[in-house]
Amino acid sequence: MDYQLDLDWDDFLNRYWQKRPVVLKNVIKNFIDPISPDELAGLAMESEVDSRLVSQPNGHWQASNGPFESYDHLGDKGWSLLVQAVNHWHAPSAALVRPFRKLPDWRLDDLMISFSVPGGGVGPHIDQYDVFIIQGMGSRRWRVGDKKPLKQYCPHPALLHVEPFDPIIDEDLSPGDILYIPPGFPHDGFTHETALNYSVGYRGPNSRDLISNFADYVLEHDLGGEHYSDPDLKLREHPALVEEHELERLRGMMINLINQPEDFSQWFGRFVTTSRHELDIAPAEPPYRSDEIYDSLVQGESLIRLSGLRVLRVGDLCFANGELIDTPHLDAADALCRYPLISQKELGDALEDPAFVAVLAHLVNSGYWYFND
Ligand code: AKG
Repeated sequence: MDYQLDLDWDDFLNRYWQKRPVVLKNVIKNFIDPISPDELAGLAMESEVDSRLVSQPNGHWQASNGPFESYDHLGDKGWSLLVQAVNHWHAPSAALVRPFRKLPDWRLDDLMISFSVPGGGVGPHIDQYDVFIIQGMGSRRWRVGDKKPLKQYCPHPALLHVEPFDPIIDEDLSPGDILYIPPGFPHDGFTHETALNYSVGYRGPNSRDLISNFADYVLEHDLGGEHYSDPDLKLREHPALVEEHELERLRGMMINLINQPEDFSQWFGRFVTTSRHELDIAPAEPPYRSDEIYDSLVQGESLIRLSGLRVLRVGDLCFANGELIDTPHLDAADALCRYPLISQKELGDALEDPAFVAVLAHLVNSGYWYFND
């Protein structure tokens, strides 16, 4: 399915992105759900798939993580099944993320899909995500509050709720409507009619993630081995004081490491293309030889990128799933980043270089791309 959004992206970015929530009515005309509730329930039975059940039997919040063996005990009221990263496992659902490529790929986290029966929902909460909640089948009422300090509490160890808030949005969504919510705005969805909702989530890294992952890179690559030195040391009156200029020099040592553009790009490319969610990777068995890859492409076959694989360009370097695509053929590597489907045309002259075809063979044999058989 080729989903189209009837949305003025410029206007959306200027007025709403990371600023305030908005209901975008009937943005996907004649919306057709890419997945059925049964298929979603089936996915949540798989151990690699990250899923949750949230319910309120007798008015008490309950939450449990998948995989689930059965849903027979649940009844027809007051529960929701939520499945993360469905775009990694179900190609028709991944098509729903494609029209959001007006936003940078590197900011996308995943497509979460929820199935809720009347009265179901996860309760009032705050996310540190930008989320586009697409209404599929059924209808739900969404309340969104202003971004203000609110007390959070756990009604169950696996749930973090916020205290009641006054809504700035209080609307029923119908199929094809989208509710956009920036980080920090409390929200709550109440199900009127058995519903599917699709949350296209965007997540910015926090400094903690950046620093800790960069530190791992520094260790792995044996960087930053120079020791603090002070040939200009002067006599001091207070031997136990670390002086301000010494702190400055220490801070400078750390900042210098981050300030190496080459290392920074090499690290960031690996970091940002490492998926936070499991991928449906099946390495090619038996592995392809380079000449087989070459022949197939020249004979008109195409390579499809594994759904959810993160493939990004950082400056003049391209990365896939935490690995550098190690080639001087920037146009061809750029095409691997840009297009989910690749043929001889997009790869151009690079295909005539055996070293490039060997890199391609590694990507295919790793299960990152596969032939459109
Ligand atoms: C979110 O994606 O932030 C939600 O709150 C969606 C929860 C749901 O679909 O019930």
